[in-house]
Amino acid sequence: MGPVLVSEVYKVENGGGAAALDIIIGTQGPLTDTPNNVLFNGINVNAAGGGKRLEFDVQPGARHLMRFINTGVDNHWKMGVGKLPDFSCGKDLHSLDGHMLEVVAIDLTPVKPYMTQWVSLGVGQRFDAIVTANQTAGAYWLRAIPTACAVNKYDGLGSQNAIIRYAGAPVGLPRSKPDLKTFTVECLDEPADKAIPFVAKKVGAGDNSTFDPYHLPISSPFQVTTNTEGRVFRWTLGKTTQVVDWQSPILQRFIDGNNTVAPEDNLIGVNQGEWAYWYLQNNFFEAHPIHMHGNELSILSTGPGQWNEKTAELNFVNPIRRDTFMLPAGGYAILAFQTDNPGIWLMHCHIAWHASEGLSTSLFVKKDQIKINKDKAAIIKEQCVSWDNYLTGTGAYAVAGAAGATTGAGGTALTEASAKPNAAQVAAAGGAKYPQSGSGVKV
Ligand SMILES: [Cu+2]
Repeated sequence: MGPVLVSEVYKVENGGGAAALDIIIGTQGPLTDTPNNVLFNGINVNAAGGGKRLEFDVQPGARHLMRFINTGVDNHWKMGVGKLPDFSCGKDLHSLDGHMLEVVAIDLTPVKPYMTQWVSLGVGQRFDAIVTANQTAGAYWLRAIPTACAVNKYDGLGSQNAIIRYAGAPVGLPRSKPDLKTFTVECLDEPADKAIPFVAKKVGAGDNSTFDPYHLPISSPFQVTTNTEGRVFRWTLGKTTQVVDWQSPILQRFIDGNNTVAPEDNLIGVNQGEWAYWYLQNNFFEAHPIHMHGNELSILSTGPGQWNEKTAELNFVNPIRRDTFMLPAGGYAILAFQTDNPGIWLMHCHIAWHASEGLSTSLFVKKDQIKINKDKAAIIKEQCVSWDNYLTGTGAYAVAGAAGATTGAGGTALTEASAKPNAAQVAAAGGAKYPQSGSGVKV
């Protein structure tokens, strides 16, 4: 059946237009706006009945591959199309939603197929799952139910859902119901004992002989005052807040021969050709979907509370490999990856405003091993020119009378780089526990 993109819908209610909302959400979070709905592949009905539902036609008896993708900014979903047959009372209750999901891939990794009623779909995550059309021919709801780590006026339980309809089944809305006995609201990844890569791969030598984790604490959010945006939220990941200078990306600077690295680049250097181990500790009561670019993360362990190296079990044999994982609220994750892809790779929370608020870092696989030929450098330059045009509303992005494209309600320009926390603010957010060390760069 192909991809099923799932995302929230935010209605602009504050009169400032999309650009103003972008600034508010990008720097303060959605303080005034709660999403109203969910979109499946860009469409859905709303609570008033307007709009259109996404429908999939299935062939009775056939196996259909679906690829769930969370393209949203905040909500963590449980995706489901059915309930387990209830054998407990001696009968098969497949008159309800009735379908199982056979998960065959998680993010970019094929896994040993397993059956489940719900898959846990954090922001940025993907699942490939097979649905077998083995129930009574008819129409069934495909649901995305929000979990506890975000709010939404849409609850996934009513008729604002996508539909799976058997060929030849009559037109009309499904009457199927979800099995909420098996539904849990936590914002966690699929259990480690289910998510097992199909192609086994050891971490390091398959044991802890090279295990030496680099500690990356994540702070609670804190507020700073900026010249252009007022009081905004900031986070620290590792030693500081990352402040991305969109006008001067790190890779571009290196291409231009400028190897200066500022603390707010929050760059973490590693040598090429090794296994790196990172220990993320979440010091806030909210889960973060953490996404790494350009690398495949092995999740050795994750759990609630502070990591205890004496008691926590680490899987070096064949842990799940993925590029987006849920860092539990107040919990930890132990990651490993092979440093075999020279470059500068962002790792960030995939809740959009957390990333804007600095909850990110850049993995730096040795700059002297980054080889960029002239053609690639030209492509990067071209993209930077496009970005500049987008930001300033010129060139291909010039829209007559659209001043709001680049300015907020008060006419302030989008100058994210101006919002840098000072040392005292960083210290207040955890720097005292995790002292700063000069440049903030471990190369
Ligand atoms: Cu986050």
